[in-house]
Amino acid sequence: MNESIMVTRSSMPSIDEYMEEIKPLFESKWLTNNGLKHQKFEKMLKERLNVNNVSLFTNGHMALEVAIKSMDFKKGSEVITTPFTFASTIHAIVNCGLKPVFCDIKKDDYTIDANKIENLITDKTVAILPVHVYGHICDVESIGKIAKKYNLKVIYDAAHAFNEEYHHENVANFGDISMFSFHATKVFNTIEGGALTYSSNNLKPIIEKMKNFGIDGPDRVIMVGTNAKMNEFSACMGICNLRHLDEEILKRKKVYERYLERLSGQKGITVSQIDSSTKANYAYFPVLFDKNIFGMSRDDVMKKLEKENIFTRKYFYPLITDFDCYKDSFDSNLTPIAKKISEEVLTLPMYADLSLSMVDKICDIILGA
Ligand code: T4K
Repeated sequence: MNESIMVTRSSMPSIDEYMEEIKPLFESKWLTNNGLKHQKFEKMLKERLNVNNVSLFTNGHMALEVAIKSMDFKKGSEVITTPFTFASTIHAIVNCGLKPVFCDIKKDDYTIDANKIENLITDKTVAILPVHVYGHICDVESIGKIAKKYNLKVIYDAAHAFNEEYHHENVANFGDISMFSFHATKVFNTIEGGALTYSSNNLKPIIEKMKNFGIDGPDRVIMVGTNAKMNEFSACMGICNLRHLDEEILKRKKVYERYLERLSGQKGITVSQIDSSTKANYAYFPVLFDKNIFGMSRDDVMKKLEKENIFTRKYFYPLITDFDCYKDSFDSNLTPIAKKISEEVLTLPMYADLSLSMVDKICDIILGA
Protein backbone atom coordinates (compact mmCIF):
# COMPACT_ATOMS: atom_id res chain seq x y z
CA MET A 1 0.00 0.00 0.00
CA ASN A 2 1.23 3.52 -0.81
CA GLU A 3 2.12 5.86 2.03
CA SER A 4 -0.94 7.84 3.14
CA ILE A 5 -1.05 11.45 2.06
CA MET A 6 -2.84 13.57 4.62
CA VAL A 7 -4.29 17.05 4.20
CA THR A 8 -1.23 18.47 5.88
CA ARG A 9 1.97 17.49 7.65
CA SER A 10 3.71 19.33 10.45
CA SER A 11 6.88 21.23 9.71
CA MET A 12 9.68 20.37 12.11
CA PRO A 13 13.31 21.34 12.60
CA SER A 14 15.99 18.64 12.73
CA ILE A 15 16.23 16.69 15.99
CA ASP A 16 19.69 18.15 16.58
CA GLU A 17 18.50 21.71 16.19
CA TYR A 18 15.60 21.16 18.59
CA MET A 19 17.78 19.30 21.13
CA GLU A 20 20.24 22.18 21.12
CA GLU A 21 17.41 24.63 21.81
CA ILE A 22 15.83 22.64 24.65
CA LYS A 23 19.14 21.62 26.30
CA PRO A 24 19.21 24.55 28.78
CA LEU A 25 15.78 23.53 30.08
CA PHE A 26 17.26 20.30 31.43
CA GLU A 27 19.68 22.38 33.48
CA SER A 28 17.43 25.22 34.60
CA LYS A 29 14.37 23.00 35.18
CA TRP A 30 12.32 26.07 34.31
CA LEU A 31 9.61 24.67 32.04
CA THR A 32 6.85 27.26 31.82
CA ASN A 33 5.50 30.54 33.30
CA ASN A 34 7.31 33.13 31.20
CA GLY A 35 10.68 31.37 31.02
CA LEU A 36 13.72 32.54 29.08
CA LYS A 37 12.70 30.71 25.88
CA HIS A 38 9.25 32.25 26.08
CA GLN A 39 10.82 35.68 26.41
CA LYS A 40 13.21 35.04 23.51
CA PHE A 41 10.44 33.74 21.24
CA GLU A 42 8.11 36.64 22.05
CA LYS A 43 10.88 39.10 21.16
CA MET A 44 11.63 37.28 17.89
CA LEU A 45 7.96 37.42 16.91
CA LYS A 46 7.62 41.07 17.82
CA GLU A 47 10.50 41.90 15.51
CA ARG A 48 9.39 39.60 12.71
CA LEU A 49 5.78 40.81 12.69
CA ASN A 50 6.69 44.42 13.38
CA VAL A 51 4.01 44.85 16.05
CA ASN A 52 3.89 46.71 19.36
CA ASN A 53 2.79 43.76 21.46
CA VAL A 54 2.83 39.98 21.28
CA SER A 55 1.39 37.64 23.92
CA LEU A 56 2.03 33.92 23.65
CA PHE A 57 -0.55 31.27 24.46
CA THR A 58 -1.01 27.57 24.95
CA ASN A 59 -3.16 27.46 21.80
CA GLY A 60 -4.98 29.76 19.40
CA HIS A 61 -8.38 29.08 20.88
CA MET A 62 -7.48 30.21 24.39
CA ALA A 63 -5.76 33.24 22.87
CA LEU A 64 -9.02 34.17 21.16
CA GLU A 65 -11.05 33.75 24.34
CA VAL A 66 -8.62 35.94 26.24
CA ALA A 67 -8.68 38.55 23.43
CA ILE A 68 -12.46 38.79 23.68
CA LYS A 69 -12.47 38.82 27.50
CA SER A 70 -9.82 41.54 27.60
CA MET A 71 -12.34 43.90 25.96
CA ASP A 72 -14.67 43.59 28.95
CA PHE A 73 -17.88 43.52 26.89
CA LYS A 74 -21.23 43.37 28.68
CA LYS A 75 -22.62 39.80 28.80
CA GLY A 76 -25.17 39.20 26.05
CA SER A 77 -23.62 41.75 23.67
CA GLU A 78 -23.52 40.90 19.97
CA VAL A 79 -20.46 40.12 17.88
CA ILE A 80 -20.75 40.10 14.08
CA THR A 81 -18.82 37.22 12.59
CA THR A 82 -18.70 34.61 9.84
CA PRO A 83 -20.19 31.11 9.88
CA PHE A 84 -17.49 29.90 7.48
CA THR A 85 -14.75 29.07 9.94
CA PHE A 86 -13.49 26.44 12.38
CA ALA A 87 -15.55 25.70 15.51
CA SER A 88 -13.08 27.62 17.67
CA THR A 89 -14.08 31.10 16.43
CA ILE A 90 -17.71 30.81 17.45
CA HIS A 91 -17.10 28.74 20.58
CA ALA A 92 -14.81 31.53 21.80
CA ILE A 93 -17.56 34.15 21.38
CA VAL A 94 -20.16 31.95 23.08
CA ASN A 95 -17.82 30.89 25.90
CA CYS A 96 -17.33 34.58 26.68
CA GLY A 97 -21.08 35.02 27.20
CA LEU A 98 -21.63 36.92 23.94
CA LYS A 99 -23.98 36.32 21.02
CA PRO A 100 -22.58 35.63 17.55
CA VAL A 101 -24.46 37.35 14.71
CA PHE A 102 -23.68 35.72 11.38
CA CYS A 103 -22.82 37.71 8.29
CA ASP A 104 -22.53 36.06 4.87
CA ILE A 105 -19.22 35.75 3.06
CA LYS A 106 -17.88 36.81 -0.33
CA LYS A 107 -18.01 34.37 -3.25
CA ASP A 108 -14.45 35.02 -4.35
CA ASP A 109 -12.36 34.72 -1.19
CA TYR A 110 -14.81 33.31 1.43
CA THR A 111 -14.11 36.08 3.96
CA ILE A 112 -16.87 38.13 5.62
CA ASP A 113 -18.74 40.40 3.20
CA ALA A 114 -18.15 43.88 4.60
CA ASN A 115 -21.07 45.23 2.53
CA LYS A 116 -23.45 43.14 4.61
CA ILE A 117 -22.12 44.07 8.05
CA GLU A 118 -23.89 47.40 8.61
CA ASN A 119 -27.37 45.86 8.26
CA LEU A 120 -26.59 43.53 11.15
CA ILE A 121 -25.51 46.23 13.60
CA THR A 122 -27.88 46.83 16.54
CA ASP A 123 -27.53 48.75 19.78
CA LYS A 124 -26.15 45.56 21.30
CA THR A 125 -23.30 45.17 18.79
CA VAL A 126 -19.89 45.61 20.39
CA ALA A 127 -17.45 44.00 17.96
CA ILE A 128 -16.72 42.48 14.58
CA LEU A 129 -14.79 39.21 14.56
CA PRO A 130 -13.75 38.40 10.98
CA VAL A 131 -11.59 35.44 9.94
CA HIS A 132 -8.75 35.55 7.39
CA VAL A 133 -9.98 32.14 6.30
CA TYR A 134 -7.38 29.93 4.48
CA GLY A 135 -5.08 32.96 4.77
CA HIS A 136 -7.33 35.07 2.50
CA ILE A 137 -7.08 38.53 3.99
CA CYS A 138 -10.40 40.18 4.84
CA ASP A 139 -11.46 43.55 3.50
CA VAL A 140 -9.60 45.22 6.35
CA GLU A 141 -10.16 48.78 5.08
CA SER A 142 -13.97 48.56 4.91
CA ILE A 143 -14.15 46.66 8.19
CA GLY A 144 -11.98 49.31 9.84
CA LYS A 145 -14.22 52.12 8.52
CA ILE A 146 -17.41 50.44 9.77
CA ALA A 147 -15.84 49.80 13.17
CA LYS A 148 -14.83 53.46 13.45
CA LYS A 149 -18.26 54.73 12.38
CA TYR A 150 -20.12 52.62 14.95
CA ASN A 151 -17.42 52.56 17.62
CA LEU A 152 -16.95 48.79 17.48
CA LYS A 153 -13.90 46.71 18.35
CA VAL A 154 -12.34 44.48 15.69
CA ILE A 155 -10.74 41.18 16.67
CA TYR A 156 -9.29 39.23 13.76
CA ASP A 157 -9.15 35.47 13.82
CA ALA A 158 -5.88 35.29 11.91
CA ALA A 159 -5.32 31.61 12.79
CA HIS A 160 -4.50 30.87 9.12
CA ALA A 161 -2.66 34.05 8.23
CA PHE A 162 0.67 33.97 10.09
CA ASN A 163 3.43 35.94 8.36
CA GLU A 164 1.12 37.32 5.69
CA GLU A 165 1.21 40.90 4.48
CA TYR A 166 -1.40 43.10 2.87
CA HIS A 167 0.03 46.03 0.86
CA HIS A 168 3.35 45.36 2.63
CA GLU A 169 1.85 45.59 6.11
CA ASN A 170 1.88 42.51 8.32
CA VAL A 171 -1.64 41.22 9.08
CA ALA A 172 -0.71 41.23 12.75
CA ASN A 173 -1.30 44.99 12.71
CA PHE A 174 -4.97 45.04 11.68
CA GLY A 175 -7.90 45.62 14.04
CA ASP A 176 -7.64 45.96 17.80
CA ILE A 177 -6.25 42.44 18.26
CA SER A 178 -5.28 39.57 15.94
CA MET A 179 -5.10 35.94 16.97
CA PHE A 180 -2.70 33.44 15.39
CA SER A 181 -2.75 29.67 15.82
CA PHE A 182 0.55 27.81 16.05
CA HIS A 183 -1.09 24.38 16.03
CA ALA A 184 0.83 21.44 14.54
CA THR A 185 -1.29 21.67 11.38
CA LYS A 186 -0.43 25.31 10.68
CA VAL A 187 2.15 26.85 8.35
CA PHE A 188 4.12 27.73 11.45
CA ASN A 189 3.78 25.62 14.59
CA THR A 190 4.88 25.45 18.20
CA ILE A 191 3.31 21.95 18.54
CA GLU A 192 0.27 23.54 20.20
CA GLY A 193 0.34 27.28 20.62
CA GLY A 194 -0.96 30.64 19.63
CA ALA A 195 -0.42 34.36 19.95
CA LEU A 196 -2.23 37.66 20.18
CA THR A 197 -0.83 40.76 18.53
CA TYR A 198 -2.09 44.26 19.31
CA SER A 199 -0.97 47.85 19.24
CA SER A 200 -2.44 49.09 22.55
CA ASN A 201 0.15 49.04 25.33
CA ASN A 202 -2.71 49.33 27.85
CA LEU A 203 -3.89 45.85 26.86
CA LYS A 204 -0.55 44.17 27.56
CA PRO A 205 -0.83 43.91 31.38
CA ILE A 206 -4.49 42.85 31.13
CA ILE A 207 -3.84 40.09 28.60
CA GLU A 208 -0.69 38.85 30.34
CA LYS A 209 -2.46 38.61 33.70
CA MET A 210 -5.60 37.09 32.23
CA LYS A 211 -3.64 34.18 30.77
CA ASN A 212 -2.07 33.53 34.20
CA PHE A 213 -5.11 33.28 36.51
CA GLY A 214 -5.33 37.07 36.97
CA ILE A 215 -2.28 36.97 39.25
CA ASP A 216 -0.72 40.38 39.90
CA GLY A 217 2.06 39.49 42.33
CA PRO A 218 2.65 36.99 45.12
CA ASP A 219 -0.36 38.00 47.23
CA ARG A 220 -2.69 39.55 44.68
CA VAL A 221 -5.22 38.22 42.18
CA ILE A 222 -7.02 41.08 40.47
CA MET A 223 -9.23 39.41 37.88
CA VAL A 224 -10.94 36.13 37.05
CA GLY A 225 -8.29 34.81 34.72
CA THR A 226 -7.50 31.48 33.14
CA ASN A 227 -4.41 29.37 32.47
CA ALA A 228 -3.32 29.75 28.87
CA LYS A 229 0.46 30.15 29.02
CA MET A 230 2.86 28.80 26.42
CA ASN A 231 5.42 26.35 27.84
CA GLU A 232 9.16 26.41 27.21
CA PHE A 233 9.27 23.35 24.92
CA SER A 234 6.68 24.91 22.64
CA ALA A 235 8.57 28.20 22.65
CA CYS A 236 11.72 26.28 21.61
CA MET A 237 9.83 24.67 18.74
CA GLY A 238 8.70 28.14 17.68
CA ILE A 239 12.23 29.53 17.82
CA CYS A 240 13.51 26.68 15.62
CA ASN A 241 10.61 26.70 13.16
CA LEU A 242 10.83 30.46 12.74
CA ARG A 243 14.38 30.05 11.40
CA HIS A 244 13.04 27.91 8.55
CA LEU A 245 9.75 29.65 7.88
CA ASP A 246 10.74 31.46 4.69
CA GLU A 247 12.01 28.29 3.00
CA GLU A 248 8.90 26.38 4.13
CA ILE A 249 6.63 29.03 2.62
CA LEU A 250 8.63 29.01 -0.61
CA LYS A 251 8.10 25.26 -0.91
CA ARG A 252 4.39 25.69 -0.26
CA LYS A 253 4.29 28.34 -2.98
CA LYS A 254 5.59 25.79 -5.49
CA VAL A 255 2.86 23.34 -4.46
CA TYR A 256 0.26 26.10 -4.78
CA GLU A 257 1.49 27.08 -8.23
CA ARG A 258 1.43 23.49 -9.49
CA TYR A 259 -2.15 23.00 -8.24
CA LEU A 260 -3.14 26.26 -9.90
CA GLU A 261 -1.50 25.30 -13.17
CA ARG A 262 -3.30 21.95 -13.21
CA LEU A 263 -6.74 22.88 -11.86
CA SER A 264 -7.54 26.47 -12.79
CA GLY A 265 -9.71 26.90 -15.85
CA GLN A 266 -11.17 23.39 -15.52
CA LYS A 267 -14.94 23.44 -15.97
CA GLY A 268 -16.87 23.04 -12.71
CA ILE A 269 -13.77 23.58 -10.56
CA THR A 270 -13.12 26.83 -8.72
CA VAL A 271 -9.72 27.52 -7.23
CA SER A 272 -9.11 30.71 -5.31
CA GLN A 273 -6.39 32.95 -6.68
CA ILE A 274 -4.28 34.95 -4.29
CA ASP A 275 -4.82 38.68 -4.53
CA SER A 276 -1.81 40.63 -5.84
CA SER A 277 -1.92 42.87 -2.74
CA THR A 278 -1.20 39.86 -0.50
CA LYS A 279 2.09 38.29 0.50
CA ALA A 280 0.66 34.83 1.09
CA ASN A 281 1.66 31.93 3.31
CA TYR A 282 -0.13 29.24 1.20
CA ALA A 283 -1.80 27.75 4.25
CA TYR A 284 -4.52 25.74 2.48
CA PHE A 285 -5.59 24.81 -1.03
CA PRO A 286 -9.41 24.96 -1.10
CA VAL A 287 -11.22 23.85 -4.26
CA LEU A 288 -14.94 24.09 -5.05
CA PHE A 289 -16.59 21.33 -7.09
CA ASP A 290 -19.87 22.12 -8.87
CA LYS A 291 -21.38 18.69 -9.48
CA ASN A 292 -23.71 19.92 -12.23
CA ILE A 293 -20.79 21.10 -14.34
CA PHE A 294 -17.86 18.97 -13.16
CA GLY A 295 -19.86 15.76 -13.00
CA MET A 296 -18.59 14.77 -9.55
CA SER A 297 -19.53 16.29 -6.22
CA ARG A 298 -17.01 17.30 -3.56
CA ASP A 299 -17.85 14.11 -1.68
CA ASP A 300 -17.32 12.00 -4.84
CA VAL A 301 -13.87 13.55 -5.32
CA MET A 302 -13.01 13.01 -1.67
CA LYS A 303 -13.92 9.32 -1.91
CA LYS A 304 -12.04 8.87 -5.19
CA LEU A 305 -8.88 10.26 -3.60
CA GLU A 306 -9.37 8.16 -0.47
CA LYS A 307 -9.29 5.02 -2.58
CA GLU A 308 -5.72 6.04 -3.48
CA ASN A 309 -4.87 6.71 0.18
CA ILE A 310 -5.02 10.48 -0.25
CA PHE A 311 -6.94 12.21 2.53
CA THR A 312 -8.48 15.61 1.94
CA ARG A 313 -10.68 17.54 4.38
CA LYS A 314 -13.97 19.39 4.17
CA TYR A 315 -12.74 22.55 5.87
CA PHE A 316 -15.30 24.06 6.67
CA TYR A 317 -18.30 21.73 6.53
CA PRO A 318 -20.78 21.65 8.12
CA LEU A 319 -21.30 25.34 8.48
CA ILE A 320 -21.08 26.39 12.16
CA THR A 321 -24.76 27.35 12.14
CA ASP A 322 -25.59 23.73 11.23
CA PHE A 323 -23.60 22.24 14.15
CA ASP A 324 -25.78 20.24 16.56
CA CYS A 325 -24.95 22.69 19.33
CA TYR A 326 -25.97 25.77 17.30
CA LYS A 327 -28.61 24.70 14.78
CA ASP A 328 -31.56 25.43 17.06
CA SER A 329 -30.35 28.97 17.67
CA PHE A 330 -29.30 30.01 14.16
CA ASP A 331 -30.48 29.59 10.56
CA SER A 332 -27.79 28.68 8.04
CA ASN A 333 -30.12 29.68 5.16
CA LEU A 334 -29.57 33.30 6.15
CA THR A 335 -25.98 33.01 4.89
CA PRO A 336 -26.61 31.27 1.54
CA ILE A 337 -23.18 31.91 0.02
CA ALA A 338 -21.40 30.41 3.02
CA LYS A 339 -23.79 27.46 2.95
CA LYS A 340 -23.17 26.76 -0.74
CA ILE A 341 -19.40 27.05 -0.40
CA SER A 342 -19.32 24.75 2.61
CA GLU A 343 -21.19 22.15 0.56
CA GLU A 344 -18.80 22.36 -2.38
CA VAL A 345 -15.40 22.91 -0.80
CA LEU A 346 -12.60 20.41 -0.40
CA THR A 347 -9.17 21.33 0.93
CA LEU A 348 -6.47 19.39 -0.89
CA PRO A 349 -3.20 18.22 0.69
CA MET A 350 -0.92 21.19 1.22
CA TYR A 351 2.42 21.21 3.03
CA ALA A 352 6.01 22.16 2.37
CA ASP A 353 7.28 18.62 1.76
CA LEU A 354 4.47 17.59 -0.58
CA SER A 355 6.23 16.59 -3.80
CA LEU A 356 5.17 18.11 -7.10
CA SER A 357 4.81 14.59 -8.51
CA MET A 358 2.25 13.88 -5.76
CA VAL A 359 0.44 17.11 -6.65
CA ASP A 360 0.32 15.87 -10.25
CA LYS A 361 -1.01 12.51 -9.09
CA ILE A 362 -3.74 14.20 -7.01
CA CYS A 363 -4.72 16.37 -9.98
CA ASP A 364 -4.70 13.37 -12.34
CA ILE A 365 -7.07 11.51 -10.03
CA ILE A 366 -9.37 14.53 -9.72
CA LEU A 367 -9.41 15.19 -13.46
CA GLY A 368 -9.65 11.51 -14.35
CA ALA A 369 -6.51 11.73 -16.47
N1 T4K B 1 -9.65 29.71 14.34
C1 T4K B 1 -9.53 29.06 13.18
C2 T4K B 1 -10.03 29.69 11.93
C3 T4K B 1 -8.91 27.80 13.13
O1 T4K B 1 -8.81 27.13 11.96
C4 T4K B 1 -8.40 27.24 14.33
C5 T4K B 1 -7.77 25.93 14.32
C6 T4K B 1 -8.53 27.98 15.52
C7 T4K B 1 -9.16 29.22 15.48
C8 T4K B 1 -8.02 27.48 16.85
O2 T4K B 1 -6.61 27.38 16.89
P1 T4K B 1 -5.93 26.26 17.87
O3 T4K B 1 -6.58 26.37 19.20
O4 T4K B 1 -6.13 24.90 17.22
O5 T4K B 1 -4.48 26.68 17.90
C9 T4K B 1 -7.17 21.08 12.93
C10 T4K B 1 -6.45 21.79 14.05
O6 T4K B 1 -6.51 21.08 15.29
C11 T4K B 1 -6.89 23.19 14.30
O7 T4K B 1 -5.78 23.85 14.87
C12 T4K B 1 -7.26 23.93 13.02
N2 T4K B 1 -7.78 25.23 13.26
C13 T4K B 1 -8.25 23.12 12.21
C14 T4K B 1 -8.62 23.80 10.92
O8 T4K B 1 -7.65 21.87 11.89
P2 T4K B 1 -8.37 18.76 12.81
O9 T4K B 1 -9.20 18.07 13.84
O10 T4K B 1 -8.90 18.86 11.44
O11 T4K B 1 -6.88 18.18 12.76
P3 T4K B 1 -6.38 16.69 12.57
O12 T4K B 1 -5.90 16.16 13.86
O13 T4K B 1 -7.43 15.90 11.86
O14 T4K B 1 -5.14 16.89 11.63
C15 T4K B 1 -5.24 17.14 10.24
C16 T4K B 1 -4.03 16.54 9.55
O15 T4K B 1 -2.86 17.21 9.97
C17 T4K B 1 -3.77 15.09 9.88
O16 T4K B 1 -4.52 14.31 9.02
C18 T4K B 1 -2.29 14.92 9.72
C19 T4K B 1 -1.75 16.30 10.02
N3 T4K B 1 -1.15 16.38 11.36
C20 T4K B 1 -1.97 16.44 12.46
C21 T4K B 1 -1.43 16.51 13.71
C22 T4K B 1 -2.34 16.60 14.91
C23 T4K B 1 0.23 16.40 11.51
O17 T4K B 1 0.96 16.33 10.52
N4 T4K B 1 0.76 16.49 12.75
C24 T4K B 1 -0.01 16.54 13.87
O18 T4K B 1 0.53 16.65 14.98
O19 T4K B 1 -8.17 20.23 13.40
